[in-house]
Amino acid sequence: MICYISLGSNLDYPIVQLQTALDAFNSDSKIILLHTSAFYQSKALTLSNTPPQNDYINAVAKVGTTLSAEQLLKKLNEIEASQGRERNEKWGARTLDLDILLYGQLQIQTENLVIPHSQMKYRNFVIHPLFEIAGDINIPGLGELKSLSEKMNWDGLHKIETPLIR
Ligand code: ROI
Repeated sequence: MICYISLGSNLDYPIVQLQTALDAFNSDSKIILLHTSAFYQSKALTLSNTPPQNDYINAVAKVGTTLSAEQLLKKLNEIEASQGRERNEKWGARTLDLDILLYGQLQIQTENLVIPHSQMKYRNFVIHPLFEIAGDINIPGLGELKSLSEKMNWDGLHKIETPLIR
């Protein structure tokens, strides 16, 4: 299945966190990394009345996988855990956040998973990187990505030059 995964980090060298996660996708025999967006710097989206957070680095990856959506979620949670993610407060700062945006053209709603990701249409740090690598896709329930991206603001978001680390 072709899947799109969002990556985000705002702690402990975010660029390295994202690069390490991308390497982890590739070293799983059931996942192949097909395409990666540029890395983007974005102002933290926070709940009101919570302390300010560092900017995030965000990106979107396109992968092919033979894992089911549930298995892929488990794998992403393992990668997050191995990179020191602690599940603390909702919407808190994080070393690594991996979300399944799309799993083929399937719409999935289980206890653990909502696909397409329920918040993606509101988030410029998801829509713009996704559009960069998947300009012509249709998002089940939401329509053409192109028209979502045309309507989406760029507030607090910009593409960065990614230094090659390692
Ligand atoms: N804000 C930005 N800019 N990028 C994220 O990836 C991100 N992830 C989160 C919350 C805390 C909602 N804010 C974010 O989980």
